[in-house]
Amino acid sequence: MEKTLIILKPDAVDRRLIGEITGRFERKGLHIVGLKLAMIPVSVAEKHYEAHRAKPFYDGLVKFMTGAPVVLMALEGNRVIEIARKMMGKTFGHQAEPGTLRGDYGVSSQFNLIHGSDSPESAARELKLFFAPGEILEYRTCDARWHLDE
Ligand code: 3AN
Repeated sequence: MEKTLIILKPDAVDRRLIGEITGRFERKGLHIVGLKLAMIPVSVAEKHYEAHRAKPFYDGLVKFMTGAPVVLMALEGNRVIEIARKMMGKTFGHQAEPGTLRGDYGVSSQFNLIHGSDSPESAARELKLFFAPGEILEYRTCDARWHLDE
């Protein structure tokens, strides 16, 4: 079973969209196995975004991500990485399709509400960065049989 890291960025928290976004993932049938409100330390944000270090938006991105609380979420499900990315929509709110989270709730390039790991390798790396051992739980909800195709 795949796991992915989702971050509800400071703009999502500040705009009181935690419930709205989390609810969409729940209703889709994805399984929340880790969840916390946190401030991201600068060193962790720098590691998380190290692939973008040379980009012109890097400094602003790290400042944005570390300046106010975020929600860190570990989601589990079959093909959860691909599903969550589809639900998020394209990177910029003004390009994201209606029906996606970024398409429905934002227009900005800089402030795009949500992060989701883009591959199994990134997911493994990012989950380790934001969740300590024991913070990601193993449990079943009673509706699991409708979602797991076992
Ligand atoms: P995604 O989050 O859709 O995977 P990436 O990996 O291309 O997008 O970019 C990582 C993050 O960097 C984005 N979520 C966004 O916050 C920021 N970012 C990307 N491109 C820009 C840009 N041109 N201006 C400002 N921020 C950007």
